[in-house]
Amino acid sequence: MNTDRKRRSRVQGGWAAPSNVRSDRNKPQIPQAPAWTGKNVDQVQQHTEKKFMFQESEEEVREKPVEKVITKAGVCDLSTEPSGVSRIRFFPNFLDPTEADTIYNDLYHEVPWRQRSDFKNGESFLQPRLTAWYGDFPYSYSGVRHEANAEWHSTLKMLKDRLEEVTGLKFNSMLANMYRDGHDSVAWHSDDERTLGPEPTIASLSFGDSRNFELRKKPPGGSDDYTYIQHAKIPLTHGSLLIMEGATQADWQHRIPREYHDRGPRINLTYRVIFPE
Ligand SMILES: O=C(O)CCC(=O)C(=O)O
Repeated sequence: MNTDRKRRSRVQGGWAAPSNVRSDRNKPQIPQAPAWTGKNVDQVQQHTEKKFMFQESEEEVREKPVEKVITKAGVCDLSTEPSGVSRIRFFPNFLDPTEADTIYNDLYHEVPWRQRSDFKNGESFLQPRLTAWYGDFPYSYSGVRHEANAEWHSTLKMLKDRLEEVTGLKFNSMLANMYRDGHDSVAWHSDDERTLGPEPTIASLSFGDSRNFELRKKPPGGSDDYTYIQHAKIPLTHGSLLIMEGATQADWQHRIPREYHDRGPRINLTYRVIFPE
């Protein structure tokens, strides 16, 4: 049974047939005026008394699942499906704030940030953010191609080593995103390109102003109706680390939505293991 759906019994009202049983038998009866319609008296309908009755009825009520907000350090299994467990690990204080400040300043000034174009339905549009790619192999998504760039910036290499220590993985690439202000964003997507392998582990570091990282589960059966779908939100703060693993890319999408209040710049680094195209 679909767990998103709840079967609930609801009380419904209905007009019942006239009843002969009167509870107010002792009350004085106010005579009803005849419903005179210009017809002969014997054609005038008798006044009937109706009572409002409640009847039980079974009706399916669908409720939107409450959005899960993750702010504390720990492991969270978002879902368990035949495709696997969608697991995230969140460490809000992975780097201390002073070290995170230094890293932010280095990367802000020294990464070769560029605004690239996405291609959708044959149309090209500028991405609302800046990006840079580091990795032994090229990386393509949404019609954007980043050429291989094995010249790791020393700060990015140092962070790669730290992440390899905590995850036990060997990352060979990293996509860097720069959100210049609250108007910059990345739309709903999954990092599910074939070059990332079947269950990619992605380690994501954040610096600068905090932004909401949102997740939504893909609806069953390839539907595009997200109305009753599970959602989660993680405010990604300065110096935080988020790790997505297992079926998270197969079963969930994520995004950084545009904000409607002021936001300062934010840098995000997503370390990945990539296979040759
Ligand atoms: O900025 C973020 O935290 C998310 C970036 C992202 O979704 C991506 O690089 O695929």
